Amino acid sequence: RDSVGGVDNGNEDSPYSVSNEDPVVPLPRSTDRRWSDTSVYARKKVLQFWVQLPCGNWELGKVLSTSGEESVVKLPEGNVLKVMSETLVPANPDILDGVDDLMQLSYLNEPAVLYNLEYRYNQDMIYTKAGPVLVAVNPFKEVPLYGNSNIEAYRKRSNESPHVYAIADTAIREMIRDEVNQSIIIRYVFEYSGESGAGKTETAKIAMQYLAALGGGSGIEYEILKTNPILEAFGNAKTLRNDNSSRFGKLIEIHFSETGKISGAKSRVVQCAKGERSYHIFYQLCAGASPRLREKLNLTSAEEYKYLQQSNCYSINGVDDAERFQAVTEALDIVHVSKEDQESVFAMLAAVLWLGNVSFTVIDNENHVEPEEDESESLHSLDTDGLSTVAKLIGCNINELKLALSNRNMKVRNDTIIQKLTLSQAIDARDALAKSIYACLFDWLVEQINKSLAVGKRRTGRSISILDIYGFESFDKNSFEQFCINYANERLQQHFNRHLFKLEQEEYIQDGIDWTRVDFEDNQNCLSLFEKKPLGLLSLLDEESTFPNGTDLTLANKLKEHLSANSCFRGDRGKTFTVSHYAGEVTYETTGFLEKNRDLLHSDSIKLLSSCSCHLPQAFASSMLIHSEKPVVGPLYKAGGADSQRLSVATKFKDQLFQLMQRLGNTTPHFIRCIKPNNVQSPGLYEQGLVLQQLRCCGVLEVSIAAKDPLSVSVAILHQFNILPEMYQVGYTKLFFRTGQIGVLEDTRNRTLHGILRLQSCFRGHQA
Ligand code: AD9
Ligand code: MG
Repeated sequence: RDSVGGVDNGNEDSPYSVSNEDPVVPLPRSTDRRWSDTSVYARKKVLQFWVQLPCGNWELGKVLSTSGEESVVKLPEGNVLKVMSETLVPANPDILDGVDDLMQLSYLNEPAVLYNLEYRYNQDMIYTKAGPVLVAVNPFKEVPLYGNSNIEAYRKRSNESPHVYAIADTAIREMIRDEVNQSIIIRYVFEYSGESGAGKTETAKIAMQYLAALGGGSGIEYEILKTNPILEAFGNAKTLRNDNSSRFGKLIEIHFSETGKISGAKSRVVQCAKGERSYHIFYQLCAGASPRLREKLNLTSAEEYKYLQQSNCYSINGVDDAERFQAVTEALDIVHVSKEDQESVFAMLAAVLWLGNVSFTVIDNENHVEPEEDESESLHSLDTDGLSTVAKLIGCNINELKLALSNRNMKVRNDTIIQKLTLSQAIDARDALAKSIYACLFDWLVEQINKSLAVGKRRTGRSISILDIYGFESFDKNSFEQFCINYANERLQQHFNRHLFKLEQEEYIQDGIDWTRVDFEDNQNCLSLFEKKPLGLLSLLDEESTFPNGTDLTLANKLKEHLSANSCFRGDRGKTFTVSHYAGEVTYETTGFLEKNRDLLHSDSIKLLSSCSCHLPQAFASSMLIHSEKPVVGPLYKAGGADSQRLSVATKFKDQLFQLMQRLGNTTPHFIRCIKPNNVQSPGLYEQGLVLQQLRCCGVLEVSIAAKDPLSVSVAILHQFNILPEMYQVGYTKLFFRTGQIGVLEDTRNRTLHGILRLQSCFRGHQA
């Protein structure tokens, strides 16, 4: 097969040149299928059927008798059930139990897929192929599938069962054979209340492990593996759903020299701050800092910090934070972050923690000291407890810090006026500063690691990138963060679609199949809704963010005014609107959109950072300012005579995403889909309903059928129309039917066509 990246038939007239199309042929849900002639199956020795119980789960059953439209079925425990015959779904013969690839199943239906994954899962075979996609079901326990002996087995190809190692191995081989960069794209599925914890990050690490083992020898692979504990400490946090939940998306690019040795690496991150403050590193620092460091940073225990109190959870089962802290410092050593820089990093962390403890009091005219809640007063004084520590840690004047947190310099024409902040504004300013310091720190660390692992002048051949990014999110209330994340997933989905479509094209062109009459789904419409200029979600959001009088309501109205023509958009009441994503509808509330997009860190805080004597805050300040032609929504700030401006958060996110997609665009992708078998992070528990929901949303079921060769598609069509495998034989180029079967097919076709025509005439009548 030709490399996918290089395929370009370039023929405008060719039916295959439409590359936006979705290759997915929707597999009918099992309930859509009509297996009405159950007695035929019974006669033809389909011994077992899937029966859907009222709870939704599927059970294997034997048909005892069929009369009229009903069948009597016996379940394994001996229970006897009367069901409508048409709801029965044929089960595969036992010999197909636990096949490696779902495509090997004779009957490819939902219960069959579910059963096959469960069958394997129960034997710790957590990996299964679904055509070109690898499905990984999270075992939530150690499984004996990893380590050097297993790596060796996959390298020698003495073990060919589905595995991340096998995917990584294929990637390496294709990289060398085709001289094309490769990527391993690890994703999960629609996060209806969260499939977080599906195993993406672990899978990414397993893939890296294999690449490091194979590309070893230069010594740098050890450094690359050590980037994981660092990025996880600073970028992951414990959540309800996952003790080690990633709060950023990552693409790590591993470079290989022409001799196949690893020559370097680069990480690209996509961040959309979720306002979480409970990153692992804070707890690790509090638990693991040496007495000397403790004193230097004025550190106390995690329980003493307001930012860490919010989650009210200070430890993770089975995790020793102090030990992890040592591991992180060792990893920092290994990627060449100097001890001095490490101390600066820890000082920034401590500054963030102490900032959270800076409290405000309001003094009203009669000099009463009021608690924080009173927002009516604009006069307030700051207590100096945390303040002096923060000033010391970042190296600034305490009075300037105080001013930056309590005043705002406003430019009105040629004058600068000083506005006192209200209590809630001051709290926002404090939190914005803490958040920015942390975000800059994370970016700075990634940069340091990249410098250390840079390919530089070392000769490089090709690269393999591994993508681990958050999945779709849809909660009861969806805000700016979900908006960004879902947009990113929409882009990735298109990548997935286009790739599979290209694979399809190649196979169907080869077989001369007319593929033009198949309806493809495509999410281009939804992507345009986001990206179109000037009338798209992102542009309109940025535009409204630049208007001083813009509010969440004016934004919502503007979106409704301009976007309602797009079928993926629906304006709802008040501040809400709904987007039809590929994975389903998500309703967003514009509350907080403008504020989050503008990134409220005001120029006084940036100015403060640039005045600090420590080098990190200075570096942060300059990284926050950009000279750009792009639309900017942040406050203006004079630096070095020129106006420096700040990009909107959404635009920055989009830029990062585009860079990432650009990297991916030039690679041959390999896909891994992670599935979470239960919501309680527990081994051995396989919840059918939960798994099914994920399979449906991520398109694994569709891939299974769409990715088959034309022959298999033909056979799938025969399945669809209830033609039993016994009724035909498959030759090299033809299907041979038993006597009478062609007639049956013709009848079916006539009936179907007749139905469609009737439907069409109804529709026309309706329109008229
Ligand atoms: V999130 O969207 O970043 O919140 P992920 O990344 O999908 O999520 P993660 O890789 O962090 O999930 O996996 C969650 C947990 O499942 C891990 O901490 C492990 O305890 C567990 N896990 C996942 N995959 C494996 C595995 N192959 N073997 C053993 C695993 N445990
Ligand atoms: Mg993760």
